[in-house]
Order: sequence, then C-alpha cells, then structure tokens
Amino acid sequence: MTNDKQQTTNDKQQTTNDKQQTTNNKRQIFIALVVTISLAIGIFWFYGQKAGTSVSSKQQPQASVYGYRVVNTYPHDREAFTQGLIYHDGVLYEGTGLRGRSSLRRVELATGKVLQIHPLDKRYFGEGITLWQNRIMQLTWTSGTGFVYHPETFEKLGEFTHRTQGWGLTHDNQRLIMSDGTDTLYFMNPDTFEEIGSIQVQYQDQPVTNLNELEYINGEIFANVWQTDFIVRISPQTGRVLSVIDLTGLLETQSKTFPYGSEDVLNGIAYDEPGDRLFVTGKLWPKLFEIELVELGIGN
Ligand SMILES: [Ca+2]
Repeated sequence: MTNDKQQTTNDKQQTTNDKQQTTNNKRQIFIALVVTISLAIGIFWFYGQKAGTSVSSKQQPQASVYGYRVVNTYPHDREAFTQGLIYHDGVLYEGTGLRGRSSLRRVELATGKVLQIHPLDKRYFGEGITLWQNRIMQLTWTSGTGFVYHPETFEKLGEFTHRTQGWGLTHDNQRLIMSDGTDTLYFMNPDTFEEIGSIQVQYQDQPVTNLNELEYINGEIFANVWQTDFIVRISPQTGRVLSVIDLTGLLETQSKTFPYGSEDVLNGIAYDEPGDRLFVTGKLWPKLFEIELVELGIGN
C-alpha cells in the first residue's frame, strides 16, 4: 500500500514536472512570439513613417527578418565618410564623400590601413563605387558626373553622366545598378552608361525611399536605407523587399563620432563572393564588421 502511495506520489510529481516543462515551453514560445511581433511592429512603424502613411494592422509584412552575428571586427578610418564599399581579390575599395574629403581608396582589410588613395577635386562629392570588368566606376552626389578608373593605378580612364543624384552603385552580371536616394533603382549599360531600365522598390505596396549604398549578392540587391540601421534585400525583378536585416546595436553608441541620427550612419556593404563573407560599416565609423545573418523569422 505504501509502495502504491509512493508510486502515486511519484506519478503526481512526474505530472507536475511535465506541466512545469510544458509551461516553460509555452513561456519560451510566447517570448519568441513577442520578440518577433515587436520587431515586426517596429519595422512596420518604420516603413509607415518612411512612406508617410499609416499602416493598418491588417497589412502584415511577409518579409523575413534577419539579425546578425559579428564574425570579425576590423579597424576603419573614422575620417572616411563611406559612400561606396566593395571587396575584390583580397582588398577593400572604398569611395568616400564630403567636399574636399572625397576619394577612392584601396584599404587593407585586417588593419584598415589606406594603401592607395585618389582624392577627388573639391567640387565633387564622391558617392557609390563598383568594379566592372577591370574598371572601377564612382558616382558623385549632385554633379551628374561619374568617373571610371583603372583598379590598380587609379588612373582616370573616363567620365560619364547620370541624370539623377548619385547615391549607391553595384552591378549584376550584365548591368550597373544605381540608387539616387529615392525608391527607384536604375539599371545602366556598363559600357555606354545608357539607362536601360528601372524598378520601384516597395514593401507591402509602400515605396521604400532613401535607398543608399548597394551590393548585389546572390541574385538580390542589398541596400542600406539612409539614416536607419536597416538593410533591405530587394528582388531585382520586381523591386519587392524580400527581407529586412536589422543591424541595431552593431556599433555601440559610445563609439560614434556624433549623436545618433547625425551623419555617422550605417552605410557600406561589401561581399567577398569566393569566401562568402559579408562586410558592413558606416560613415565615419571606427570599425568595419564581418557579419553573419541570423534569420529571426517571418515579420508577422
Ligand atoms: Ca557596395
């Protein structure tokens, strides 16, 4: 009888443990849901603000949301107002802005050391860069002038014109892709610089403006959204935002030159395709990061 009671007590204890485990599991699921929903609402709010529209609760985002894991941290010249960033054959190339401080640079990844620099004339404000078939192209902000350089000597090989402001620049396997600070991405012939098409970037049918530095990675266009910690991943076919990367907290506030919301914002995406490494930095940031994306779930 005593043994039976003991067994009953054990069974009850087991049941209690099971209930506790179930409660813990439920709590974990709940916390995960709250985090995901909060993130979605935050991103939602952000896009609602950007689009200048109110977003109803029925319009839930379907895009995936990514966080990040820092793989490596490297020094970055905090005088560099980063407007373009690419990685090719073991080195970084960086295009910097501001009048009188604009340049094209070759940078050693591990040390952040500037190995070579080509300063722009002070009337130009340098913007995005890309490397296409052994030529580097660089946009300027409001001058409507782009430059073509030899990637080793930085000798200027030519100029081209662009009719809008120049912000970010990248390329797919046949076209240059350019942003101008609006929601439009332009496709250009890389030999003639003729505009051959464009897409409107949208998220939940709302335009995503302020598209800045670009990088074409595995069939998607990654774009910094100016003055935010977000990178959007865009379909080159439709302009639809496929997913959002939230890089909040990447550079701790105390490392920033100016208070948040100033000019020293996240800008600069480069991809080492053979090594599958993703690099990001910001304007005047003292650090450059190699990051790995961590999928947080669908944004609703
Ligand atoms: Ca880039």
